[in-house]
Parts: sequence; C-alpha cells; structure tokens
Amino acid sequence: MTEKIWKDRGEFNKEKVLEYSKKLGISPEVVAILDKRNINLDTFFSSELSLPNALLIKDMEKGVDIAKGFCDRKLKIAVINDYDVDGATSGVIMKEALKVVGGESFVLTPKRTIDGYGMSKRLVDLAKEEGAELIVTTDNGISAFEAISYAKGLGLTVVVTDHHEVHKDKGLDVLPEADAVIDPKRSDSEYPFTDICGAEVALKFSCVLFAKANIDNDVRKKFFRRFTELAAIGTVCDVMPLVEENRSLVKMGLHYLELSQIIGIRQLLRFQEIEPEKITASDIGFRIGPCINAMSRIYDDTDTVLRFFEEKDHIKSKEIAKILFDANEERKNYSESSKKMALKLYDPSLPISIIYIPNENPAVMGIVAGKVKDETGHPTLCLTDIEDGKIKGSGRSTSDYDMFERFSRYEDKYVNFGGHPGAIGITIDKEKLSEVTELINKDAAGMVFKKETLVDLYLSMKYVSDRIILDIDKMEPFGEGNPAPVFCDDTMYLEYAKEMGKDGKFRRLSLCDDYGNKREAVYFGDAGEFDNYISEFFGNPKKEELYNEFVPSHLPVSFLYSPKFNYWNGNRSISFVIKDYMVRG
Ligand SMILES: [Mn+2]
Repeated sequence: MTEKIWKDRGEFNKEKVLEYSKKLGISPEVVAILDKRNINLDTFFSSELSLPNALLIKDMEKGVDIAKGFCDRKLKIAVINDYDVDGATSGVIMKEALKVVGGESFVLTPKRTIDGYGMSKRLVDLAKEEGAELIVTTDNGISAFEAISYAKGLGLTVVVTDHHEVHKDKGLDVLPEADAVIDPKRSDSEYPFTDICGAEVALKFSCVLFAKANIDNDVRKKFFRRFTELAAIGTVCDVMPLVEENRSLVKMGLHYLELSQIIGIRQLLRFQEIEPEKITASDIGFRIGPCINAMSRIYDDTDTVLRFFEEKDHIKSKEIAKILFDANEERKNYSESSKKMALKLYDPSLPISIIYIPNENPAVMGIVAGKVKDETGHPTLCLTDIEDGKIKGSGRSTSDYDMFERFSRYEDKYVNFGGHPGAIGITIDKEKLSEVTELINKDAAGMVFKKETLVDLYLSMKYVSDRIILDIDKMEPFGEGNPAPVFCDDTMYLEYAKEMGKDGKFRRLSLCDDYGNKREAVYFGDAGEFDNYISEFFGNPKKEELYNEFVPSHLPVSFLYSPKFNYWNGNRSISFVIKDYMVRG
C-alpha cells in the first residue's frame, strides 16, 4: 500500500470570502473553496461566453487571409488533423468552416500505424494527389518540420493551426517553414490564455474566417453552435483545464449537447445510457471520448470517426455509434487484461515503474499506464512489442515528477520520444530496456511518491446544508483544473459498518461526533481494503465489533467526503459519499 497524504489546498481570505458570498449569493463555504483554488471570483459564475480577441494569436489574420484566398479561387484544400478526439473535432470544424465560405475542403487523418502522430510526407503526397493546393493543419503541425518543408518543396501552401508546445532552440521558438503558423503557445503570440485545445484554435479560426467572408448572421449562429459542441468535446477530451474561457466554452457546449445537432452523439449517448439533459464533462471525458478514440486505437480507423460527426441520417448514425460503442467495449477488455499483467510485473522497490508487457496492443499502453499509476502512486511507463525488436509505450506521471523533462535527459537512447510533464510516448530498442530502466531510476533515486489528495475544505458533516450542495452544483462543469470539491471531516467517530450493494461489496457507515450528532455515509471504494485497514489499526476483534449493530465502536477515523442529495420516495436528504479514510493519531 502506498502511503497516503491529505493536503490542505491552502488559505482563504476571510473578508474577501464574506464579501463575495454576499455579492454572488453563494454560501461562504463554496466561495472559500474557490478562493483557496485562486479562482477569479468576478468571472467564475458569469454565464457569458467571454472569448478574448482571436486576432491576438500570432498569424491568425495572415492564415485566415491565405485560406480565404484559396476558398475564393475554388482551389482544393486538404485539412490534415490528428487521430485523437481533439484532432477529429478540430478537423471537422476546419473542413466545414472552409466549406461555409465556399472552399473545397477535405480531411486527411494520419494513420497511427503508418504515419504516427501528425502530418507525414505520405499525407502530403495524398493531399497533392487529391489536387490540394493548400494544406491547413489542425491539432498538429507545430513540430512537423520535415513534412511541411516537403510540402513547400512540392509547391503547396501550408497554414498550421495547432496548440502544442513550440520547439525551442536556446530559448527561442523554432517554427516550421509554413506560410502561417497559428499557435497560441508561440512566444510572440499575445493571446492571454494559452491552455486551449486544437479544436478551440480551429473554432477561433472559423470565427475570424466567417467575419472576413461576411457570412450571414443566421448561418454563423448555426455553425457556431455546432462548432461549440465540437470544441467543448475536444477541450474535455484533450484534458484542458476547465477554467477561464475553457470553462465557459464547455458550459455552453454541454448546454448545446443536451439537444445536440450531431446525430451520432445523440445515438452514442443512448448506447451509453447517458440522459442528454444530465450530461456532464466527465461523461464526455470518460464515456464519449473513449468510444471515439477506440476506433483509431483498435482498428486505426479514422474515417468512421469523421462519419460519426458528419452523418445526418439517423439510421446510419445509429450504426456508426454502435460501431464506436463496440470498439470501446473491446478496448476495455484489452486494457483490463493488460492492466492485470502490468500489476503482476510491477516492482514496488523502484520509484519509476517501467513495465514491459509482451505482445499486447500498443494503443492501450497509455490507458494501462494511467491505471497502474493511479493504483500504485508511482509514475508509470508501459511498453509492448512493435516490429523489428522495438518496443513502444506510453507513460503517465504524478504531479511531482516531470516525466517529459526527466526522460528527455536520455533522449539519445530512444528511437522516438515526445510528450509533456504528465504523459510521454516513447519507442526504444528492446535490448535497451534494462539500461533505460536503470538510468531513469538512478536519476529518480530517493524520490518518494505518495498518493496525495488535496482537501478543499475542513468541514464537519453536521454543517453541510442543502444550500451548500446546491452551490457546489453551480461550480460545474467539473474536470481537469476544476475538480469536484473534496471535504474533510476530522471530528466524527466510526460507530457501525454494514455491507451494502450487490454481494455486499460496498459499505454503509454510521458516524457520530462528541456531541451526539449522527450522520450516515456510503463508501463505494474497495471494501476489502477498508476492512483490512480497520483490522490493521484496531485489531480484528474491533473490526468484527464494527459490524455488530448493537455495539457502537467509537473508532477515531477521519473521512474525505463529498456531500450529495439522495432522493427517495419524493424526499430529498443529504448523503455523504466517502472518498478516503484515515485513522486519527
Ligand atoms: Mn490536441
């Protein structure tokens, strides 16, 4: 078991909290949580979609002008996107936006197994064969130096739209040879918020393009609605922080998704048994996104994904949604068996887990690494065989280990490498595996990784009111950068436990404080681990007693929880969902 740590998010300013609580009509507890997270209280609850001026992104105007010129002259345009969700949504937005202003555009998507990530020479050749004279990239291109030079050599014009990090040399931006390079992460770009996804860059591009082409307001509105849905899906699936403009974009996108214009989405929601009017960012991130990604992961099929977003016919849409749904079920099976294998091979004595799993599907390594990391608390890289004695994998890191930077230190040992602090992709020669494992772990020697949970507010359960829960709801959409709040109660005692749910795999816990305030809570985590924990600290007889409903146990255990409404027979009551537990010393 990894050591667990509960860490307070920090201080809040009492006067400021009371002032804003009055001003916003939000309970002070919830305002305090936001203040501890350094959230801008003036804009957080605003319902307007406030987007900074898109023209502040360097080359935006130049790129749009180039594209509009090709549309006006009816020259063919290839949109080269990427195979993940952000790639797909950004590609659809770009292709359709160019069509609206009269362009002849089509999408080319890299094949995971042939092209790897992003634009390749093969795709440039394809674009040329199809008669394209302009290539517009979405969600990739900023590092496609070779393919872009190649395209330029063939006489093509290239406009890059991307959101990935810009390659640096001695601290200076190194850009590809394209005619316009639109990326908010360029150091000479003045756009104030850079954590936007590729689909959001494409959305901004389309807004500027529509304005330049004097597109009719009604048409603009219709497409803006559709593009907002797509960009919201891209934002959530690319794990952008749900703050600032991303928050308002996703909020609006979720609202539109309740009555989605994208028929495929409506069908997929049905297969996933998600009620459209209750759709959340986590539904998009954990249930819709994986279905879209599964098509390329399992079958390297991106055409079906494009059709999924574009098909207008209900029956065909339903068929496509079913294909995506099934692919995801298959992906789940793959990753479940790989995960079990990986956990068997996991070596707890090493700070960084580098796990080779023979002959698995390389496309699920990232998912598996993420699961192993969550379970063990250690940064994890999972690799499996590809061709020619090479192994390929993905890594997922914890917040205190910059995996990209640390692995970059030995870049000469790899065949292929890329990523960011939280995740990497890597290919190495199999024979180098033990050397790399040793180097990386030597470099990380002495680092201790603990399962750390951030506590938003210390608040005894007895102070949780209906109003607090209603105000927490107003903090939605939850996700990266804006997680659902976690409360800590360190005043209660554990009195009774009871099995609940199918096969008794969950727990109902009865708690009481020194003044006789009683609360009921539920625990949906690993009940076996919970029982072991209690026996370990208090002994087995005490654990047995805990399950005896006639003897209160009075065990000093603190809880992390989130309060929820429970609806039963038309009545609403407050229930407490336990996230974690710890014995008070
Ligand atoms: Mn992206």
